[in-house]
Amino acid sequence: MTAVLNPATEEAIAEVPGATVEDADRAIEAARRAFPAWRTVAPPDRARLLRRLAGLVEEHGEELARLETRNVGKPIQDSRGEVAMVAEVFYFYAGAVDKHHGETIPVAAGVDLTFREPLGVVGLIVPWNFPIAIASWKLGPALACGNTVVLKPAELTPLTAIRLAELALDAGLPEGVLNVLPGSGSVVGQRLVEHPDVAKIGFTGSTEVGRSVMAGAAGTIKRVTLELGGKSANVVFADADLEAAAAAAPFAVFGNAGQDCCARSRILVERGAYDRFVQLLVQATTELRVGDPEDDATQMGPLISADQREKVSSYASGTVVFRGNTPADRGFWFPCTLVEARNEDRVAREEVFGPVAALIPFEDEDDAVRIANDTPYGLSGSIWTRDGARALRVARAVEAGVLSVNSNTSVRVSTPFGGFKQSGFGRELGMHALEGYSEVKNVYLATEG
Ligand code: TXE
Repeated sequence: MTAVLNPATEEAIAEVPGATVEDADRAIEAARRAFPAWRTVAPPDRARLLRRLAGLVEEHGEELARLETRNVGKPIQDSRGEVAMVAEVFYFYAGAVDKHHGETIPVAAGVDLTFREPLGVVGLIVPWNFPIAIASWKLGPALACGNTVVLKPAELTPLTAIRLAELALDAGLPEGVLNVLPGSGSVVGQRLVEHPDVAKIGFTGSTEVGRSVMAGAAGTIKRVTLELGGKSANVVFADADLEAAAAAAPFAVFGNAGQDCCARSRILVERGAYDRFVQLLVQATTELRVGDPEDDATQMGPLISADQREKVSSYASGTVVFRGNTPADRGFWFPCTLVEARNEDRVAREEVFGPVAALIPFEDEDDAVRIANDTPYGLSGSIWTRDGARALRVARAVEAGVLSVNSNTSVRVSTPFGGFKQSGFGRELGMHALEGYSEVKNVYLATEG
């Protein structure tokens, strides 16, 4: 049994058994047995089941949001938004079931058809920062394509995934289609990666573990999609609406207490606007409400664990321009911190995964692109400017999978999400995600005697 903690109070809120290798094998076997029937469910019926699941998530929205907030320490308003997104994801993929078409291709002496076949049993391994949301991004397309799944939540945050599996049964998904297996990465995760009956791993987590997932999958030529770390740049040009950019920037890096793969944790500012922007940013950060995650007004909660706090604190050094306050009570609190840095510094190179932002000045457009790309990661980023042509030029030049102009939002249910470089590969969300959970089959029929 593992105690599950509330990061805001350090109190145990549940005890969850850690699955063994034998449990993993049993879950994979249950998914394998459920696959033939699930793949042949008529498309409108599969869509109906996913819609019912979406409806149950909506009905239980407040319950799921409270559970997520207590387990992750994230502000309740964020949890409500994420749970609403989970329902939207299942509605989207319910609608996608019969819109993921094959083709007919002109060929000589016959007819050529393609089919989108499900892969079989897929293993989904998710992290603790957006537990139910990231689980849904993988479950939606996996189930819509006709796969069965074994989902492994992160050790620290299994509660909403366990509840979601119950709701899936209530929605009428057959036994064995969606299996949730709480347990450790090195036991259950590793077994999913190596098991010959698992056709694919959909993974979100650290680049380091992603690397080992990729290596482990090689043994059985498993398909993998990897959504890994980030070190995204928020690029602010002097011609931007500085007030708007500064007002938005704290949420882009301190949202979810910085535990976000899309965190714009490098804030690049054109030198001519640097002093003014920093002044505005400090003001905006001061106003961020840090405190009890269950309070509707809270905008930032604690970190996930004592270990994470220790890791994050190792980055909060150098020239600190601002350090915020935190509650004095128990809980894994860490203050919003702004540091001036060079792009070579550790705080600007490594994923902090906490509320620490590096402020870096740049000289001109070329310099901004050079610094933005001088990182092994390539997940996300923002460009703030009033010059539309420049916005597009820079967006094309930045090596990242998800960019926004005059905004810091990265994630929408209907649009592709994923990284370049060591931020991983494969795309989640939108119709693009279906590619990662199906295989193209080509069939040629001779029509001439
Ligand atoms: O991630 P892990 P952790 C980054 C972030 C954070 C750091 C560590 O920088 O500080 O990673 O977090 C499972 N085989 N991100 O330790 O270990 C594990 O059980 C198979 C970025 O939580 O990568 C969990 O379910 N699976 C990130 C999942 O992998 C294994 C989100 C992620 O855990 C495994 C989270 C193994 N050998 C952390 N070892 C993002 N970019 O969103 C572990 N796991």
